[in-house]
Amino acid sequence: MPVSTHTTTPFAGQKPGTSGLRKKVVEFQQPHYLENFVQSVFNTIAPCTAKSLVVGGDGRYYNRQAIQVIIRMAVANGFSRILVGQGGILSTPAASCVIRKHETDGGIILSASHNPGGPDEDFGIKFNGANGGPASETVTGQIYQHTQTISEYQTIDAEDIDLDACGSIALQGAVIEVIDPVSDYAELMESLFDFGAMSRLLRNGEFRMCFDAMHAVTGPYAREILENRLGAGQGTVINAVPLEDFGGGHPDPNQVHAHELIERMSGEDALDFGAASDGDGDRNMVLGKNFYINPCDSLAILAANAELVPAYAKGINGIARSMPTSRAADRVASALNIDCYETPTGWKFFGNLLDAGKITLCGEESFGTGSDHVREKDGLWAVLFWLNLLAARDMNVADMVHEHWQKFGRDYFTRHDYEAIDSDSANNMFAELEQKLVSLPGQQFEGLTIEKADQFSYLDPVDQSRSEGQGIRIFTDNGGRIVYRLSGTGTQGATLRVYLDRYEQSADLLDQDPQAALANLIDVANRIAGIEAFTGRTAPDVIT
Ligand code: VG1
Ligand code: CO
Repeated sequence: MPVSTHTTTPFAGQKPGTSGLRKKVVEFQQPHYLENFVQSVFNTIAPCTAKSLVVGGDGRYYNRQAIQVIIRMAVANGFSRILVGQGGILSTPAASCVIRKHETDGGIILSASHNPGGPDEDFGIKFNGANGGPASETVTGQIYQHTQTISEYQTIDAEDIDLDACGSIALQGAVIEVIDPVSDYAELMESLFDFGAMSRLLRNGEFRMCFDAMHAVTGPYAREILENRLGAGQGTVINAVPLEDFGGGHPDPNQVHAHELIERMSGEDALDFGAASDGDGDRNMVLGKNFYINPCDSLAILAANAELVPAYAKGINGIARSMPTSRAADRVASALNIDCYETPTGWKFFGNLLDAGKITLCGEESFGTGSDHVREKDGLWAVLFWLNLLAARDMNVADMVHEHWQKFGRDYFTRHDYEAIDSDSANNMFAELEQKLVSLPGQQFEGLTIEKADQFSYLDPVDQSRSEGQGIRIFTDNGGRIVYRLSGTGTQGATLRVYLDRYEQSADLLDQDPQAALANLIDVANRIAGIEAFTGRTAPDVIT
């Protein structure tokens, strides 16, 4: 077999972040750059002989080229079966589903998620293991080590594979199967939810909904499931065709970037239910008529009502949330008498808990929600979960959320992002903040007293691995909390995320605007860290 070995030298900084390696497309286009990372993945899981692999991505610019490179390298490294989504398409949750269903040894997902796409924008790659989930911290560390010492990679000389026709292709001893990217996933969704009740709701002529695929990967999935299988009217899914540059937009489902959807969900003629997903289909934003559901509340409400969904009718084992996510889910867990785990930011930390059966549902404030049905967060799944609940409860979105707040109290939450700030300034700010931590308890700011201040670290209860430095937390005496983190997914300078939340129980104080309800906490957060002094910014770029 004509396998060729190429000599190469390491690139600095091929360190996977919160969710794989994300860089500008031009960095990935450097000779050997992609190859070095892929070979490092294969060296980590070696031997690859006779193993099977799933490959697919969110359809962004460079997706197809990267897939051809990966297929050739996988064959050269000994993989015998490679499953590829037709057109190179696989949403992140669908890739997870395919890995699990076809019992492959893992998969490579090409995506920079919510980051913009195009020749001057971002690309990304990550490895998921045989459980369908993002590689653990340990495996990620090993991949990074290989990237620092790599000296050669293997590939074969072969023509490009036709990615557009489904079917099997024999390639130098291996089989490449080009598969329908939607069908396995759609079948899984049908097995989880009450499609009968959801279909009746969508066809009743009164209930109106819109799903904004933002020209990213979920378009084909949402069309097949919502329009074809559930019978929602044609045109329910907007921006449904995946484009290499996402139509020039920012495929991040929040109130800033999903503005077309927000318009349809606002005003007198607003629709009943709206949803959007991100570049690779793992995030979700859900909206009611003139009503925004915070992702932290969404997780808590799904958990509180899970028994209405066929797949979770027997109850849920436990819940996990990322540390910066509000504590709304904790209140539901304690009412249900189940455990609630607090993990560092990033889906990879949920994998062990899900595999061990300790949790059934998990979520992050960054519009990520999921369950043990796959090992990734799942945007469309969350939308279907809400639809199932709306059908089962025969209630509108706002009433369901209000009912939840009445029962459990409300955790006001907001996140302030300062994007593309100078990296040195950001690091200096954190260094000073860390030094300050010990002296903060007892100090007063804006009438609030600091009760506790620390750095979050996590001890994985399953494999006992420890993750340090996962964000700075400050607790105030009004039930408030401030969290500071630096993003691990950006590709330009540093992105500072400041998370603020506060618990409110008084029935007449449940309907405030979160920015107003959290105003003094926001001031305290800015003052303690000296955000303006360090970054020169007077206001965040994105507020969610
Ligand atoms: C962000 C979010 C985090 C999420 C990650 C990947 O990371 O905060 O919650 O898991 O993106 O999401 P960071 O390090 O930039 O804060 V995505 O949809 O890759 O798939
Ligand atoms: Co994503």
